[in-house]
Amino acid sequence: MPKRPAKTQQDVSPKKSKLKVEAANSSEPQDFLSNVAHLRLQTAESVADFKFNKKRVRVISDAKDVPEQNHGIVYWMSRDQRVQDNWAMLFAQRLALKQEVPLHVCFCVVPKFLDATIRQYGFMMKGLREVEQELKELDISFHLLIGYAKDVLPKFIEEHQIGGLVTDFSPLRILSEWVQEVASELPSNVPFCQVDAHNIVPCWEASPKLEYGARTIRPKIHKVLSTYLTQYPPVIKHKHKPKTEPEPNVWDAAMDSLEVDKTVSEIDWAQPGTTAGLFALEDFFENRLRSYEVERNDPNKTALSNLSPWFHFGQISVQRAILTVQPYRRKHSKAAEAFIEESVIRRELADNFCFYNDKYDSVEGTNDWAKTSLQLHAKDKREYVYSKEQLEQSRTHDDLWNAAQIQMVSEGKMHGFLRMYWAKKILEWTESPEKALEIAIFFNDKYSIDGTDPNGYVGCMWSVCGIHDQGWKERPVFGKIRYMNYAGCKRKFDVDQFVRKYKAKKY
Ligand code: FAD
Ligand code: FO1
Repeated sequence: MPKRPAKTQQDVSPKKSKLKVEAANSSEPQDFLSNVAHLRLQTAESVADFKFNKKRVRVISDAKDVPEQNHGIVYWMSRDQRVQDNWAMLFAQRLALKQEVPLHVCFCVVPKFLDATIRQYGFMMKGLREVEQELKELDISFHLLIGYAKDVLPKFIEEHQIGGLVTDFSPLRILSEWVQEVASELPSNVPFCQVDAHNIVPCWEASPKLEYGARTIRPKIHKVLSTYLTQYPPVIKHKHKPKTEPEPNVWDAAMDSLEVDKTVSEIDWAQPGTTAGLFALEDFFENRLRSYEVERNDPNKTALSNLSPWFHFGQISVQRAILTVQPYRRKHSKAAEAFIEESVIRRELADNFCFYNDKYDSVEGTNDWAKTSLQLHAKDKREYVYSKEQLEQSRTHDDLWNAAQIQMVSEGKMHGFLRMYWAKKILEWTESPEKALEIAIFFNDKYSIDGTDPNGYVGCMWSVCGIHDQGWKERPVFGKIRYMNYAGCKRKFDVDQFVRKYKAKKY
C-alpha cells in the first residue's frame, strides 16, 4: 500500500468501549484473507443453519410473502458493493435457497450521482468487476444495469419472473427516493426488503430518533453491540442456476453512459475492490494501529487507517474490521478503542443524523442555538472573502488551508484533522453560512474518494453548523460555533512540513 498521512477527530476523546464479542476469544490476529477464501468453498447445506437477525431487515412492500411461482430472487446492490460479509447478500441468498431458485445480483449504474466525478466512479466500477468475478465462482449471476433503478429494475424483475427483491440501506435522500420509486413500480405480489448491511447495529435499531451527539448514541450502541457483532456466515456456491446464461455485462457501455466530470484524476494510492481493501485493513492493524491513538491528529504522520474509500463503497465491511481488531485490543488497547469509536460510534451517528433529519445538508437542519447564533452573525464583516474559484484553486492567504485543499484535489483524501480546519475556514471566508456549507459539500463530494457519504455531510455540518457539538465562546462570524485557528494547528503539528509537501504538488 502506498504511504499516506494520518488521522482526525472532532470533539471529545473516546470513552472506553464495553464491547464483547465472540471473536474476542481468539488469541491471534486472524488471517482474514485465507478466511474469506475458505468461506467461498463451503457447501450449500450449511446455509440453512445460520441465524439471521431479522432486526436488520425492513419490509418496504405491502407484499410479505414470496409468490409460489417464481424463477429467482434479486439483490439490488447499491451501497454495499461486496459479496462476502454482506447481510443483504446473505439474506437474499437464504431466500433464494428456501425457494430453490436462482439468485441474481443487480447493480444500477446511474449516469450522474450528486457531484461525484470519474474519480469515484472509476474506483467503484473496478470494485464491481471483482464482485462480478467472485459471484461467477459462486454460480450467482451479476447484472450491470445501465440507468436509474426505476427505469431498469422493475423491467428486469418482470422479465425474469422474480419473486422477491432485497436491497441494502443508505440514509441519503436520493437513495431513499430510488427505493420508493422502485417500490411503486414493482408487481404488487413481489415483496421488497431492505437490509442495513453497512452498520453493525442497524440504523433503525441503534436509535428510534435523532440523537444529540456521540454522548447520547454511544451507550445505546454499546448496549446492543454484542447482539449484532457476530461472525458472518459465508455466501456459498448457489445450487440453483438460471436456465439461460445471463447476457455478458457491457462495462464499456456503462462507462460511456456516465455524464460526470472526467477531468478529475483517479487515485493511485488505494486499489479498488474487496481484496485490496482487506489487504489495507491488515496493513493498518499490523503496522499502524499502534500509533493511531497518539498520532492520528498529526497530518504529517501515517497513522490513520485510510480505509474510508473501501468503507464508503462497501467494498469491505466495518463489521469485518471490528471483528478483526479484537485480538489486537490486548496489545494496543487504547488505539483499538479509538478506532472502534470512530468507525462504529461516529460513523453510525452520521447515519443517524441523515436518517432522521431530512435537512442533513442544510443550515436549516442544525440545532436552534446554532441557527440563531449563525443568523445573528450573518452580517459580520469578514476579513477575507474568497470566491468558489479562488478556493478551488487554493488561492487563499493561508498556506495550510491551501496545502489541505491541494491534498484533497490531488490525492482524493484530505487528512481527517485538516478536514475540520478546512471547512471552518470556508465559513470564515465566504459571505454566508449557507454559501460556506454549499461550497464545502461540493468540493468534498467532487474531490474526496469517500465523498457523497453521510460522514461527509455530517462532517461539514459539524464544522460549519455545530451539529453534534455544544455552543462555544461567541465570536465574530462563527457566533457560538466552535472556532479553529492556524496557531492551534501549529501547536498540534509541524505545519511548515505539511505545507512544504503540498506546495510542491500544486497541480
Ligand atoms: P480513520 O480515523 O482511520 O477512521 C476509520 C473510519 O471511521 C473511517 O473510514 C470512517 O468510516 C469512520 N470515521 C472516522 N472519523 C469519522 C467521523 N468524524 N465521522 C464519521 N465517521 C468517521 N468521512 C467520510 O467517510 N467521507 C467524507 O466525505 C467525509 N467528509 C468529511 C468532511 C469534513 C469537513 C469532516 C470534518 C469530516 C469528514 N469525514 C468524512 C469524516 C472523517 O474525517 C473521515 O471519515 C476520515 O478522515 C476518513 O479517513 P480514515 O478512514 O483514514 O479515518
Ligand atoms: N450507487 C448506485 O446504486 N449506483 C451508482 O451508479 C452509484 C454511483 C456512485 C458514484 C459515486 C459514489 O461515491 C457513490 C455512488 N453510489 C451509487 C452510491 C453509493 O454506493 C452509496 O450508497 C452512497 O454514496 C451513500 O453512502
